[in-house]
Amino acid sequence: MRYWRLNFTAGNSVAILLAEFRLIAGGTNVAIGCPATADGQYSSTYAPGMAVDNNVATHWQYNAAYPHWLKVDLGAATSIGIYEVVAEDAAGATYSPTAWTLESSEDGVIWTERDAQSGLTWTNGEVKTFVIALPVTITGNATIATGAAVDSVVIREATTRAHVETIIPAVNGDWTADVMVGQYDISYFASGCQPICHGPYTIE
Ligand SMILES: [Ca+2]
Repeated sequence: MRYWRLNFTAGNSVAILLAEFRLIAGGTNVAIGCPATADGQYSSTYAPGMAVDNNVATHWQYNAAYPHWLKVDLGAATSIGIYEVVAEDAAGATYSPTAWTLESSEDGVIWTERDAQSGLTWTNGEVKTFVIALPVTITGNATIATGAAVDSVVIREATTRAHVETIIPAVNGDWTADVMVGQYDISYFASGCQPICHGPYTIE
């Protein structure tokens, strides 16, 4: 997934401080230097980019009550198996977030929850490492009778009916999507045709 976001839900009500947010693929922190945004910043010295500058002596800071968020754009779809959060080295024990969800997105619009943490405690400068499940890539081909691609392919969770992803196929109907292990149904939509829904498919 290209976009990664931490949604912070609990911590000190005065401020949030975070030295580093690392997204690790194949042993490398691929978040370094990537565009980072957040719900706010104390000043340019404490801008969101300070959380992805590969320097534990700098930090993102925003003096406001929760919730907060921090988002990184990796520039291209990337499979992340591990992420790390590093506390600020002088006051991180007090001002680090204690609960969050991690989400990823292909387009920055539709987000999938990848991890959730709560009740965390910190020491100054502490590094916390979290392992997340990798998605599974699924593929298909969807065309109408003329051979043209359908307009869209919609993936939903089979039990909750929750929307997972909408894909616009290639002109030949080929499509691909990254989903977590689970059960899904897949619907095909084309102008002038009745929608078709197949499934449930078990992805494991
Ligand atoms: Ca930093």
